[in-house]
Amino acid sequence: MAGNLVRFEDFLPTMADKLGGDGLIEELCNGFQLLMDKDKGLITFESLKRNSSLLGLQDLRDDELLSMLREGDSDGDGALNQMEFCVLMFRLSPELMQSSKRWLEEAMVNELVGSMF
Ligand SMILES: [Ca+2]
Repeated sequence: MAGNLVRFEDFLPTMADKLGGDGLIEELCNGFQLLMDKDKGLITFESLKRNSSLLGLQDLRDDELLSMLREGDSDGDGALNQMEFCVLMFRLSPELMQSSKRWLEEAMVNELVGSMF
């Protein structure tokens, strides 16, 4: 069992249905705002731990939080930026990934990347 991470797999496809692609991206990025370290603009282990209860993740152990961070940290700086966080959320939900590849690609390129640069 993947423990509490199962929550994401149950949660995201429902959200995608309700919100549509753009709305889901927005929700995910709102999640990023909630979890990030406001000074750094990144999700660090400390900020994730401090804010995990906001997303119902307060039961995750430290090593589970850390492995989430490591899994999403594609540039290896030890923290999650907005892009890494959104990609991680989708990777935790394979079902959603499959059903929404097309809009995901469009939304990622147009909105996420566009808003970052
Ligand atoms: Ca990173």
